[in-house]
Amino acid sequence: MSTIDLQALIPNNVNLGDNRQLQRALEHWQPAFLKWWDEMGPSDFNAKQVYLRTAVGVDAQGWASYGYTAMPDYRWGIFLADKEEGRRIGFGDFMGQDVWQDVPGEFRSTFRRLIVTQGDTEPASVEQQRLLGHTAPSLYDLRNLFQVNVEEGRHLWAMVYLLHAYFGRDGREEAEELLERHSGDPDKPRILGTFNEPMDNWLSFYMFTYFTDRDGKFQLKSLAESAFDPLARTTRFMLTEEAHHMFVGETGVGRVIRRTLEVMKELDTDDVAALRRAGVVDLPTIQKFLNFWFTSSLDLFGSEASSNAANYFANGIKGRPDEARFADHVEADTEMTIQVPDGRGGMKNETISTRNGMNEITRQEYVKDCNVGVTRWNMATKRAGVPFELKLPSTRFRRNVGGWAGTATTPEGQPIGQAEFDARKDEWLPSEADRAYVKSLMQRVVEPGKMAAWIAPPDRGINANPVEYEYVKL
Ligand code: BYC
Repeated sequence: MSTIDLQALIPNNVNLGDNRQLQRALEHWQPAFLKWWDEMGPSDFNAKQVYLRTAVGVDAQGWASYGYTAMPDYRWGIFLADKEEGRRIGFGDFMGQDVWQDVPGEFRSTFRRLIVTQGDTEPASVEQQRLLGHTAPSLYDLRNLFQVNVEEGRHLWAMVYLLHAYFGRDGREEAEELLERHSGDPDKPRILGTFNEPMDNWLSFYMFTYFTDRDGKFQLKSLAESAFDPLARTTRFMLTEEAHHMFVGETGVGRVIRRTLEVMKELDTDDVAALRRAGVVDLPTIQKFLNFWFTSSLDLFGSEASSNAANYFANGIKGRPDEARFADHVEADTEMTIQVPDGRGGMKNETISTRNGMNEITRQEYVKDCNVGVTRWNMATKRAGVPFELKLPSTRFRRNVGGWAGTATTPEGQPIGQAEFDARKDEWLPSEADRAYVKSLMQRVVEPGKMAAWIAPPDRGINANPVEYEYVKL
């Protein structure tokens, strides 16, 4: 088990104190990070005491401690999962060779690009969620938002450590730029589409933590297979923290649904106007927000056929999530089928090499995982006797990246003309009016244990505390 230096200016389990140059470089980046947090992080809550979980080790049991902290005092640190002695490359052309403790020169720019892309998403999400604290539906939710935010900040640290430790001056410059691009900035936007979407309501926050953080889970799992061992160890530990973010999303959406069902029962209606007058989010609107965030997150996997992805796999750079579960780890000459538009308003099958299809394989695993929560949400509607089922749209719907980008389809994935899509899009995606309505519900509720009227309370509190615990001292 590695030892954790918690007293250091930058808590770490990488013996940072033994490498003065690296330590100095990171200590130099730290004030820039704090300045970014102050300017772009959760607005106006920096002086408040928040009941937060902090990573203090990498042992599966007891890796975190809970307590009140002002967010700027959070111990953002560098934690890598313990080294697995004798670890071998598990896929691709170098399968069976020893993993790399350093970046091979020929793959340097590829690794740098992947680490920068991953790193860019972390502060981007904090920026997107910056204003949500002002409209939190409860103290419990406010605390969960801040927990997610500080941990995304730590995930940025994780990537910045790799850039500083393994990529020299280029890495240091990239680390600075991670604080210079901003979500939604027209001149210097974040790299990936979803992370530039505005987020002004909590339904979007729950959908984002359910769907977009789950993309994070799958991308991190793929990087956790990497032949570059420090990257694999870093991302393995990030996955430990990620689970809570998806929990916030799943239970958040579930609680919105539960509250809507209660009011539907009380009023004995499924009439959207009546439910909106009663101040809850009608189920068709929940479906539209789901459609929006799910499809946006599908784009984060890249193109169905990608020579980049083939190159990552062949060279041991990035594997498939849970690579060990696949039968063939080399996929030298294997093929798979994908569906693409046929250019005549329909679709056709196309055969590609499995290596080229790695993004699509990962996306399919992701869709399966997304369905688990949807099934749970539908159990609640079923139990309430409401004949409404939430559904994931087709992976062909509303795509902006890959073979289906620019092809209009129905949510079922049937290609249609652009005019029909434009005429019907408000049936499928949040309209201006839907967004305005959901936004109008966002009123801040801060009395311990109280919930906004559009969301049910959680089943339990955090770390065995009651729901009415004072999770944030305002
Ligand atoms: N938006 O060959 P392709 C998370 C670009 S989320 C804009 O198919 P590739 C988190 C692509 O960069 C997880 N551009 O791409 C969640 C490429 O550009 P160039 C983040 C996009 O390389 C919540 C071009 O299109 N993890 O952790 O096979 C909160 C051609 O694409 C998008 C990672 O990103 C897009 N959506 O795969 C906080 C892991 N998609 O080269 C955090 C690291 C693609 O033509 N990244 N493009 O200029 C990767 O593995 C890959 O870069 C991607 C793309 C999977 C993203």
